[in-house]
Amino acid sequence: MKVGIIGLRGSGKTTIFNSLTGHMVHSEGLGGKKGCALGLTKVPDKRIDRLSSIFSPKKTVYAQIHFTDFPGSTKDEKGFSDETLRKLSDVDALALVLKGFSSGVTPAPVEDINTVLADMILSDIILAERSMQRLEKSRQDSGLLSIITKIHSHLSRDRCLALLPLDESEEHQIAGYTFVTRKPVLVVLNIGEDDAFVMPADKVEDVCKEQGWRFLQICGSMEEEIAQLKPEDQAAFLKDLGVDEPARDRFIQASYGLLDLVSFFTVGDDEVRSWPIRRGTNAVKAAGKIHSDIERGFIRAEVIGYEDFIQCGDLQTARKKGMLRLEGKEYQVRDGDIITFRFNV
Ligand SMILES: Nc1nc2c(ncn2[C@@H]2O[C@H](COP(=O)(O)OP(=O)(O)O)[C@@H](O)[C@H]2O)c(=O)[nH]1
Ligand SMILES: [Mg+2]
Repeated sequence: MKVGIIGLRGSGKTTIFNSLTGHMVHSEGLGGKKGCALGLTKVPDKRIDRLSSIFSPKKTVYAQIHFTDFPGSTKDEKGFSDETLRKLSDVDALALVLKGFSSGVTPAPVEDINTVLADMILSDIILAERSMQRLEKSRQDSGLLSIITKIHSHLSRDRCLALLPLDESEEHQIAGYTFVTRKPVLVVLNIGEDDAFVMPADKVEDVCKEQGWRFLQICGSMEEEIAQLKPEDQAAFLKDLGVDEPARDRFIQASYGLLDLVSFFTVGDDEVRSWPIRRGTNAVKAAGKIHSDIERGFIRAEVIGYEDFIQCGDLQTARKKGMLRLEGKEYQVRDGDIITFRFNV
C-alpha cells in the first residue's frame, strides 16, 4: 500500500515523512521543490509484538506502508502539475498535511485546507473537461462520456469524487483516469509544541466531515525528534510525556485504515507475520496473498481469533479445547485471525 504526503510548501510534510520513515531528508532537500522522497515503514501492531514474543520466530514481519513525500505547491500554483499527477496515479491514499504551528506567521489551516481542496477539485475538473472534449469529438464511447459528464457535474458542486457512488462497471471504465479526489484522504493538522495560538481544529474537521476525509492532529517536529532517538530512549521519552504510543503510530494505523485494510496472521517457529488484506476478503483469496499454490490447492483454513489464541496460550491447547475452527474457501477473514492453511498441489 502506498500513501502520498501532500500539502502546501512549508506545512511540515518532510518533517512528518522523516518521523514516519526514520529517514533524514533535509527539509529543503528532495521533497522541497521537485523530486519525491520514498520511504518504507512498518505498521506497528502490538498483537504481532506479543505473538513474536510467544513463538520467538527467526523472522517477524509487520505489514508495511510506502510513504511518498510530494513536493509542495505554493498558494498561487493552480491544480497539480502533470508530473505530480503522474506520480499520484500510483498512490492508494493521500495524507494532506496542514500547517498548524506558528513560525513568525500565524497558521491558517482552514484557509489552507480549502486551498488544497480547491486545487484537487480543479485538477479533476480539468481532467474531466479534457476527456469530455476528446470523447465528444470522437463520438465513440457515449457510455464513458456520460460517466465523465456525471463526474464533472459532481465536481462542479465542490464535492470530492470519493463521495460519488459509482457501480462496478463505471469504476472499471474510469480506472485509467487519475482523479485525485477519488482517493481516500487523511488530513494531518501539524501543530506546534507550545502554541499560544488557538487552533480552529473544529473548523478543519468540518471540512473533513463534508468531504468524507479522516482527521488527525500531530506535532510533527516532536515526532521527528522522537523518531531519531534510539528505540530504548523512545520508550522512556514517551513515558515522561505520559503517552503509551507516539502519534506517528496513530498516523500509520490511520493510513492503514483509510483503505479498509485488516490483518490476518501466520505464526510458527520460522516466522510470525502480518498480512494486509481488504476487509471482506475470503479465505482462499487470503491464501493467495501468501502464495498462488496455496490458493490453487486450498483445502481448508484452521482459524483462531487473536484474543482466543492469547487465552489458550498456544496452538496445541487451542486444538485440544476445540478452539481452532475449520473454515472453507468462502470464509470471510476477520481482523486478527491467526490462520494455518491446509493445501495440496
Ligand atoms: N515549530 C515547528 N516547526 C516545524 C514543525 N514542522 C515543521 N517545521 C518547520 O517548518 C519548516 C518547513 O517544514 P518542511 O517539513 O520542510 O515542510 P514541507 O515543505 O511541507 O516539506 C521547516 O523549517 C521545519 O523545521 C512543527 O511542528 N513545529
Ligand atoms: Mg518538503
